[in-house]
Amino acid sequence: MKLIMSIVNTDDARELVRALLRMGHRATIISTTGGFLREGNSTVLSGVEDDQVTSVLEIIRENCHTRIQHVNPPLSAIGPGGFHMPTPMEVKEGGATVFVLDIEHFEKL
Ligand code: 2BA
Repeated sequence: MKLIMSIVNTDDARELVRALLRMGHRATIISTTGGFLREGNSTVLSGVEDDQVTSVLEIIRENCHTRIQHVNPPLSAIGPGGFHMPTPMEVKEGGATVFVLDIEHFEKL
C-alpha cells in the first residue's frame, strides 16, 4: 500500500478530491502553508493499493494546474545583510508536489 501526499493549490484541492472520490479512491484534505511564500496551500492525502498509484497520479495531473505568480521575495530568500529594495520575482507554482510513500502497516481500529 502507498500513501500519496500531494501539495496543491487550494483552488484545485476540492475538485481534485471530488475526482478522486468519483474514481473510488479515498482522500483527506489538510490546510497547509508553503514554507517559501508563507501562503496557504492544501495537502491531499490518499491511501491506495500499489496498483492504483498510476490512476491517482493521472487524476492529480488532470486537476492541478500550474500558475505563475509575481511575489516580493520573502526575507528568508534575500539573506542577511543591509538594506534591500525587493523586486518582485516570478515563481511557477504547482500543479502538484507529490510524494509517494510506502505504508508499512494500515489498520482501521
Ligand atoms: P512554497 O514553499 O511556498 O513555494 C512556492 C513556490 O515558490 C514553489 O512552487 C517554487 O516555485 C517557489 N520556490 C520555493 N522555494 C524557492 C526558493 N528557495 N527559491 C526560489 N523559488 C522557490 P512549488 O515548487 O510548486 O511548491 C509548491 C509548494 O509545495 C511549496 O510552497 C511547499 O509548500 C510545497 N513543497 C514543494 N517542494 C517541497 C518539498 N521538497 N518538501 C516539502 N514541501 C514542498
